[in-house]
Amino acid sequence: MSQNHPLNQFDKSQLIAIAQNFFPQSQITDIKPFGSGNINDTFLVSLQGIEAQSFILQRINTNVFREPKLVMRNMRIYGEHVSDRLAKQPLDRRWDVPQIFTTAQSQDYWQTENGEYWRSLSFIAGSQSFDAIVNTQQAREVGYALGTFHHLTSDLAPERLADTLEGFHITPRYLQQYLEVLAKGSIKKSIEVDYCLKFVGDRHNLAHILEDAKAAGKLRLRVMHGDPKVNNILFDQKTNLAVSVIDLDTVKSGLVHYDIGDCLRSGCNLAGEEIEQWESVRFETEFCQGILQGYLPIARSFLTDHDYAYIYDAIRVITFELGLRFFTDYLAGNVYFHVKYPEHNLWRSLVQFRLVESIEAQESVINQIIKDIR
Ligand code: ADP
Ligand code: GN1
Ligand code: MG
Repeated sequence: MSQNHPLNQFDKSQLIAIAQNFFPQSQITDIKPFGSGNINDTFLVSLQGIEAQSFILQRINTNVFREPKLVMRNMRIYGEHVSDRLAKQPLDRRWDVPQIFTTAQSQDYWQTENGEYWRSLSFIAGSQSFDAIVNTQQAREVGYALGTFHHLTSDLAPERLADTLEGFHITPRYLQQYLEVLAKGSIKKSIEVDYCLKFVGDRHNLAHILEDAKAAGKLRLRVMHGDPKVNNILFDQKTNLAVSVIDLDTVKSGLVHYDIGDCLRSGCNLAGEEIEQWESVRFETEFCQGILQGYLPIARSFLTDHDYAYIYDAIRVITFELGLRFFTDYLAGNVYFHVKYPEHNLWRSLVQFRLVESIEAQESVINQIIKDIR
C-alpha cells in the first residue's frame, strides 16, 4: 500500500480503539489500509496471540448506504443461509463465507460518537484479490465463483433481504440522475467530456433494455450480489482456485443479469478500470468464454430461455451504466466513488464507454460463445 494512500489519513490510535471493540481481549499489533475498493474504507488488522492472526475492519460508507444496520442484517441473513446450505450440501472444494464478528455488546457493528459505522469481518486466510484477470484459468474461476454464489442463494427468498441501496442498477434512474446533473450545472468542456456527452446522448435507449424485460415479465427477481467485479472475488494463493465472494453490501433482490453483466465487463477488461490510456481498452472474448465456461454449467439449472436471450444485452447495459455512473459523479463533483484526483471518474467513464464500443463490435462472437456453451 503506497505511502500516500487516502486511508493513511486515518488516525492510527483511533483505528486501534475502534478495532479493540471487536477484540477487547487481544493485543492489536498492526493496522493498515487494505484492498482497492471504491466505496468503503477497509483495513487489515493484525492480532497477537490468537490463531486467526488478522481480521478486516471496515468503515461502512454511510453516504452510499444510508441504513448500515439493514446492510448488516442482510449480510447476516445471507451468511447464515449459505453456511447452513454448505453444512447440508458441502461443495467438493474450499468455499469460505466471511464471518461477521460482533462487539462485546453483541452488535454486528460499532457506532462511533460521530455516527460512523464500523464492522469487522473474518479475513479469508491465504487468499488474494486481483484488479484484473490474468489468464483463462482464472476467468473460469471467476465464472465458477459467481455461479456458486447464485447456486447457494437460489433457495433464499429475495423478499427476506432489505433494499439497502434504492435504485441500484436500475439503469433508467442513473440516466435520469445524469440528466438532472446536466441540467443543473455549467460543464467544464474538454475533448473527453464532449466524447462522453455524445456517447450517452447516442445510447439513451440502452438504459431501458433490462428494466423493460423485467416489466414485461421476461426476467424475474432473484437474490443478486450486485457487485461481483473481479476484485470482489478471492483466490487461494496456493491453488489459484476461487474461494470466496466478498463485498456483500449490495446482496439483495435484483436481476442475476446485473451480476452476469458486471462480472463479464470487469473480467474481460484486461487493462482494468483504472487505466488512463482508455483508447486501448478492449473486451476480451477469450475471457468471456472462460467466465461463461465456469458460470453456465452451474447456472444451467436455474436459467430460463429468456435469461439466456438477455446475457449479451446485460454485458453492454451494465458497462454503459457504470460509465454513466462514473461520468455523472465526475459532473456532480465526485460525491459517490472514492477518487484520487478530480478527473479520476472522467477517465474511469471513458474506460467503460470504450469497453461498450468493443462489446458492441463483437456482438456476434459473444452471442456465439453463449450459444456454444449453453
Ligand atoms: P468496497 O465496497 O470498498 O469495495 P470491499 O468489501 O470490497 O469494499 O473490500 C475492499 C477490498 O478489501 C477487497 O477488494 C479485498 O481485496 C479486501 N477484502 C475485503 N474483505 C475481505 C475479507 N473478508 N478477506 C480478505 N480480503 C478482504
Ligand atoms: C463500486 O465497492 P466496489 O469498489 O467493489 C460500486 C460498484 C461498481 C464498482 C466499479 C456499492 O464497487 O457498483 O461497479 O465500484 N459499488 C457500489 O469499480 O456502488
Ligand atoms: Mg469491493
